[in-house]
Amino acid sequence: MSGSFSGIFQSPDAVSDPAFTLIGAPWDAASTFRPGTRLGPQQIRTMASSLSPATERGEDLTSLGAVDAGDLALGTHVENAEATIQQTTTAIARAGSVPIVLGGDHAITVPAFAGVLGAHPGLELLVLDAHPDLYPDYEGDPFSHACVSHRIAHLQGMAGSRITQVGVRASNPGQRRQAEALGVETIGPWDLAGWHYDRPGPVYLSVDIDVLDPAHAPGCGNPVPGGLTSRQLLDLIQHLDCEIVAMDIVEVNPLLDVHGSTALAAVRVVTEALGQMARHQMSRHRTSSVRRPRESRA
Ligand SMILES: [Mn+2]
Repeated sequence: MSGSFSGIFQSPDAVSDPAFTLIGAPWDAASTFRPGTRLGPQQIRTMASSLSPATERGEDLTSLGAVDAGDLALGTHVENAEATIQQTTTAIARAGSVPIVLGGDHAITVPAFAGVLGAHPGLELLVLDAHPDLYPDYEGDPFSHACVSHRIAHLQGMAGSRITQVGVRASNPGQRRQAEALGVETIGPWDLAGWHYDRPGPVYLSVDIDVLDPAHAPGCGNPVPGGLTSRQLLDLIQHLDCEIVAMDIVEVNPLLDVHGSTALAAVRVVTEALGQMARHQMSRHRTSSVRRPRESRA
């Protein structure tokens, strides 16, 4: 692996102490409808090579100290695959780096989040998704990508409500009851105007590309009409007022993404989130002399 995203991410041996570590999680055995997202990480990298290594406003992203550690070897056994993902994000986060995970279907978020939670107690989950993913099991399978937020809500150390879902528009009475029982905050696409996310704790950002309208992201397994435009999604990410300590972008399915536009949208999600994280870190450094240490704010 010799770097990717036109030079945003470099080879791991070129950077010591990376601030950001990209990994691919080529997993789609948890998909309920149309598999193919295991091909997502490579397609996202391929499409990323067509863009400049910068945010859409032109901020340089080549000096962040970011590396691409390549794709994980996940095999086909779900518990082994999840253990590999969790061990990897634990190691990255404990080393003080921000894991950026390319899916894969949404099920990869459970072990990726669990790994980061060990390094960042009080971790919040912000999910951008068309679906609530709050089934205890889906047709008997608790590892399904339809169970992601339900499983995360039940992880050890996740007591209390620290899950926010934005863009959800594929709910039903059972899923609404689950959201209420678990204290999951839900913001529909119709609620976005005036919505502001400013949690004080560390945040794991999980972007399911199907949060976008199918017109903007046709290449995903379970599209739902009435979603966000690309413009709305990028604006939302750029204006997040929180410390993102890990992120993933999931559910890009190259087999359904005829023109690569869905993978390109995923590329932009990564570059604009990197821009947000870089700006947020700089503003924290500027104000650090007047703020209390992080530990005492927890
Ligand atoms: Mn979804």
